[in-house]
Amino acid sequence: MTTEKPLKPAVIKELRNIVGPPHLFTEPEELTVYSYDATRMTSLPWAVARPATAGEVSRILFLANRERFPVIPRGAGTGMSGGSVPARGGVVLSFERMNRILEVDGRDMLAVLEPGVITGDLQKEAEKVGLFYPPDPASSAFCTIGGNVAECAGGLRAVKYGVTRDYVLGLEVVLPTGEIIRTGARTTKSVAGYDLTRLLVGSEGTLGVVTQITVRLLPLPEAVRTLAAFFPGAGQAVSVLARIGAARIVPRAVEFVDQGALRAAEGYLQSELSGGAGAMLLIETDGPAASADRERDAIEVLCREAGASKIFRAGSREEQDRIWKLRKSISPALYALKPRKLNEDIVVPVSRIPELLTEVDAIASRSGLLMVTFGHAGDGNVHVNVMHDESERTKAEQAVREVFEAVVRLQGSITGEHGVGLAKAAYLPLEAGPETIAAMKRIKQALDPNNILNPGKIFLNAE
Ligand code: 2HG
Ligand code: ZN
Repeated sequence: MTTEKPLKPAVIKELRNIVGPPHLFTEPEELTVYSYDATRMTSLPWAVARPATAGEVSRILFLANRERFPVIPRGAGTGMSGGSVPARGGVVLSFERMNRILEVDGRDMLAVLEPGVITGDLQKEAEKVGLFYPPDPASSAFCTIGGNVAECAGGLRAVKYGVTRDYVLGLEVVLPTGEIIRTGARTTKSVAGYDLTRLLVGSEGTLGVVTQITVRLLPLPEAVRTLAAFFPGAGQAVSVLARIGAARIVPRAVEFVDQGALRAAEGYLQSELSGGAGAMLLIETDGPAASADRERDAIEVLCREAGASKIFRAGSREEQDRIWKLRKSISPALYALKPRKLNEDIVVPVSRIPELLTEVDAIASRSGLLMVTFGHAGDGNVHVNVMHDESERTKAEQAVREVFEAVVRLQGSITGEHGVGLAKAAYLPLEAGPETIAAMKRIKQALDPNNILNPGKIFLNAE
């Protein structure tokens, strides 16, 4: 943890003048609130600034380059890779004041947002006018759209609708050197120059500070049908994936939950749904009512053929919400099993999910560690959580490495939606070759010559 306080009083005064005295924090108890994310890694910033405009962000970055202090953008701190943890101290930029939905445009089907908007609030506002923002991270009730853009969040509906990058049309960005630029357009089509929007989405707060986001919206599907299918074992559950593919159905969600995750979530919510099953699939179809029904019915048959012991159809919005609440509470619920959680968001081609689970089982039995798996199996992205206590740390890190090695063998990626951040920097070379990493570093160097923005992330030993 950084305890040093290298900001000169004159610099603190300048920061205070930029954002206004109530919006600059320097007291230890205030700094603690901005020192961690959902990984529970912590490192204290030297100051926290809460800007209200892109102009203020820009002035802070010009100052940071002059005085050479790190700047770390932060949404709601729900990240899963340490992306917003001020690993080297510096000034955290928190966007809680830039939280307005500036526009929901029904004619062009888009929304213009400040980065501090809660993703779930955008979904609700869009719904009011018959529109739909599909990306749905499990933390949608409290994560921010700015954080989603920084990490290219995926979530529960990526199997049919893709991820955050598929919805971002354009950005207003403050570059690490302080200039304000706009990327993209209010149109689906735009090929005017390099696609800086795509470069910035998922850049983990290292290439620019996003101050405005334009997202495209879809028409709200007429009907949504939700199914929970319970199986004696994980193998039977994931065998349904290939059957759904062969039937040429693309549900909007296919979530897998193993026994450990199921029990943890049921304990956390004090609710019992699974009847002691060994695994669960949560499947949702949408579209015109007749086709959502038809697909749901077909999938129900496929689940039974694969050995489902019990199937529960959600009959109302309340029942749908109850099932999703169970699913979305898994991540925090797991802490009841062990005090430490090394979570992975590995992704493999969907056809290789059964092999992946076999590999993970083998790693769990070899290591003797409690490993819990759940997540977005429909798009190949699952969360393998290595639960442990302090005395098991080395073993847990070894297990994580073995999981990543298996993923690379299976032609997948070590992170599907949480980003590399601090948590996976040591493992990036397993997937990306030295030339690829060198090219990424050249981009960083070109845009951020003084390494001001979110230093220490993505690359191990990043200067
Ligand atoms: C989810 O899908 C989140 O619930 C968190 O991405 C995953 O805690 C995790 O492993
Ligand atoms: Zn997830």
